[in-house]
Amino acid sequence: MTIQNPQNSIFLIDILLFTLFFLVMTLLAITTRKLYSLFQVPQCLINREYSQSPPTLENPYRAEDFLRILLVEYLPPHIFDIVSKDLKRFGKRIANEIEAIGLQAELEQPVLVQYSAWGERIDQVMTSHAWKQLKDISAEEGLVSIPYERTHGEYSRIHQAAKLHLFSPSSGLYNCPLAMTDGAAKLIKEENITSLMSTAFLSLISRKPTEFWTSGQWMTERMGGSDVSGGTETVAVKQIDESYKLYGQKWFTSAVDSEMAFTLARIQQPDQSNDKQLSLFYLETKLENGTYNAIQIDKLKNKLGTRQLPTAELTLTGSVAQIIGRPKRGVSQISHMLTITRLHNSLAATGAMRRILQLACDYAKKRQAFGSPLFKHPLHVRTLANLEIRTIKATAFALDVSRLMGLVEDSRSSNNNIILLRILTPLLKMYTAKEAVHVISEGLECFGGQGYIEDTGLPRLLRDAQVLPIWEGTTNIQCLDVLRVHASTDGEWFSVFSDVIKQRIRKASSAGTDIACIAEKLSGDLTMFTMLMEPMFADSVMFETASRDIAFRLCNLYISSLFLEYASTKNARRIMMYIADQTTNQISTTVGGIHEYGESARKGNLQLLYSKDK
Ligand code: UCC
Repeated sequence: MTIQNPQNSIFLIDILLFTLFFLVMTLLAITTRKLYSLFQVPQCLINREYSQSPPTLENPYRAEDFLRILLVEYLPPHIFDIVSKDLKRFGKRIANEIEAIGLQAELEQPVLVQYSAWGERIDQVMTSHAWKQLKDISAEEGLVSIPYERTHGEYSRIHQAAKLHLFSPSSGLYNCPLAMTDGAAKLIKEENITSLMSTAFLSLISRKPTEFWTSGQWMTERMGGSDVSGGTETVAVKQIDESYKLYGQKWFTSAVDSEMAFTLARIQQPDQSNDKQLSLFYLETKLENGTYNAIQIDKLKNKLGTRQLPTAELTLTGSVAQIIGRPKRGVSQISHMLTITRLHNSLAATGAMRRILQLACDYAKKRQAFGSPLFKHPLHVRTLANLEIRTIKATAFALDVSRLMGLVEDSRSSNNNIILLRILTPLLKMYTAKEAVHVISEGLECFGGQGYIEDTGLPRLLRDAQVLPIWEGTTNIQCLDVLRVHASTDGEWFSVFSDVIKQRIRKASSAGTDIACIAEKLSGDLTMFTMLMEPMFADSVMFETASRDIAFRLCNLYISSLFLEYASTKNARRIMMYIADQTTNQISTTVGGIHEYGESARKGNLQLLYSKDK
């Protein structure tokens, strides 16, 4: 058939073209969709509903079995009942109220306003409402007053220590002013400063928020961080009325919003020379009219952590101050404060270790990985268990030193207890601070990437822990303090220390075969350590070089004996024996001999670090 009508053929071509166009478009659509779908994540793989259950903070006292076990160990039953009731209530308050306030304090950090809008120098440190609330809570809870009220006699320090341990990680760093406040109250009491007993002292230990004062401890200067005696430049000029005016710069004044402070200065003599030794001074930060006591706040420190805490550099431009006790005895006098703040430092450490662990254990129940919750994975559980043991050991050590402090504060205490407390305080501070940094760092790792995320509130724990080995004297300063104790007691500290361990070994030797076996091992370790110490006692440079190893070894010996003692009691728990055994097994290798600390080893250290000729 031929096509006669050209109109018809055009129509046919149209239809063919249209069909072709339709087919091409359909093919294109199908191909594009296929291609598109290749890059598209299938809907079924995205679970937009999923969010990870976060770790939750429950009543920290109820959650910490071991603290209760220790308190049963240390407190007579009727005191345990009262203290435990208070801690249960306080723990609930921490979880329900204080934790949120502490976090708020971190979010609203202090600000220094140096000038008013009209150019007047005002140096106002603006702190948050949360920070002020934490001050009120501290007063109400008796966090400073408990050991001075002495309701439970020699056990009052343990009561306070348990509260501080629970409070610290939620305290928004208010534990720092509390440490210094307790230290100041202790100083006033121990030095029997009658002029302050009926004034400042009562404010420092008040439970009434409107009357409660905190205290600063202004020791550090630009040249005197660790070497306070060598680097203090502040000068005290005597006035006609027997008061002094202080001139100088203080470089690290934590809690600069405190009402008072103890500080050190060199008295200027009539011939304009300054004393070689330091004297101790008391000053109030504000005058009666509410203005500063000739104090200029130069700067708030920009710190790695502890940012809630206003730490300042300040200049004293003739601040009115009162001398405390005899001149030139300042360092020795302020050591009362140091002893207390070092104890607080260790409770901040144990509290933070416990906090990260509680959260990590809770998280391990909520977080699924590789098909089951983390707590079903044996390696993860072993990691947590190791952290638990380290935390238990540090907490036991801190509570034991708190017990000793309470005992020494009791007038019936023996001289041996005083010596023991003197040597254990720097050891405890050093040990717990180092352990805290390690445990908290590991603890963060238990949360994976979330442990590194600021919104979780977890990284703060690590940042704040890093200050603990530095504040109140670095690790090496604590180690050198062992040498100071050695010199000041003519070596007697070592027999006091060894006798305590031997007593515990004796007690354990008759308490059952397994325990006797650990006791024997510990006895062997003590004998070996005593032999290693002999050349140190004869060579002070070698003693200094070895002092860090010695200090850690002393801690391990002491902690081991402590758990041996717990394990020797009638109804001892298995965990006590396990830790006694584990610690005793760990202690044999930490102190070396002449090859490690002698002259050629010291030369070798210098060469390694500073010589091109390795
Ligand atoms: O960091 C600071 C801010 C405060 C924050 C507080 C919050 C903490 C809580 C945190 C919770 C979160 S304030 C500054 C921190 N700086 C230090 O800690 C200083 C580090 N340096 C030292 O520790 C040094 O060892 C000194 C300054 C204490 C001692 O130096 P010296 O002058 O070389 O010491 P001497 O000459 O050996 O001792 C002088 C006297 C002696 O007594 P006498 O004269 O009777 O023979 C020593 O026995 O002081 C006595 N003494 C002590 N007594 C020295 N240290 C002690 C001590 N620890 N206990 C008893």
